[in-house]
Amino acid sequence: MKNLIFFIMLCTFYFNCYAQDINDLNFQTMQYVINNIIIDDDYNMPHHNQSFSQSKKLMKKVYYDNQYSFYCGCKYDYKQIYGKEKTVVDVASCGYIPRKNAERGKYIEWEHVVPAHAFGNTRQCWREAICTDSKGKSFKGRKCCEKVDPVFRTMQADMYNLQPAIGELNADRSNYHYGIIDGEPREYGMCDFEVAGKIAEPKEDIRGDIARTYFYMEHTYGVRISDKQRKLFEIWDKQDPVSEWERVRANRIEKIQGNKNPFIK
Ligand SMILES: [Ca+2]
Ligand SMILES: [Ca+2]
Repeated sequence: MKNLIFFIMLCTFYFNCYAQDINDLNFQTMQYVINNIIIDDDYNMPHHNQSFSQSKKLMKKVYYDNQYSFYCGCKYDYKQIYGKEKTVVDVASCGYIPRKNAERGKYIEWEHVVPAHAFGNTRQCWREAICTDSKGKSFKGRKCCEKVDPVFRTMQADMYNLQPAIGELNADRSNYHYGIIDGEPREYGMCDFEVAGKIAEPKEDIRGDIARTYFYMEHTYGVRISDKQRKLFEIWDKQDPVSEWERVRANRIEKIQGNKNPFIK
């Protein structure tokens, strides 16, 4: 069994690397076959598949006694606003001041640590307009993948990859890589988060959490990590080892999804 899995992973790696060089149709077919073997296998994939919107709701159960935002450590809580449940940030709890977008700074959004772009862009639905809307117009990208690609939906809904982030920071981080930025500008009040030159620098005590999420997404779905990123993440993994909360969080997610993050021990 292990050999088969290794072979599949090797194939995924090979086809991801050389996608441009080989016949595109063969590539699509092979990748489809590979992905469906993985998804049908019991290999560390989430056993209980849900949608991204379901996962966001389930995260409430995971975080019920530890409602702090990921990047800024702000307390947040669920409140009814005009009959709708909103996840409201307590800005006074952490000294966060919005950089620009005060409206989005009020609420928590569920951030993909490994951005959707990073795990979506190898999918056919992301690159080719294979979807059609109600007016007959073809489209591609995230919306198309959500519609037609179960593998993408599984990755997008994976709770290990979701963290509660203030909306403005989720927006500013965009799909940028994490890294180190010279200096310590503070554009968000007391919140230790920097974005510059398409890099986002997180505070020190979440760097290991980020590294282990990338390793998990690579291990589970074959999402690629560049050599430069890997070196950085290996350092972050050591500098910020698994905390008690990270372990509790992973145990709760495992109970819901049915699979482990083997990098959290
Ligand atoms: Ca810095
Ligand atoms: Ca940590």
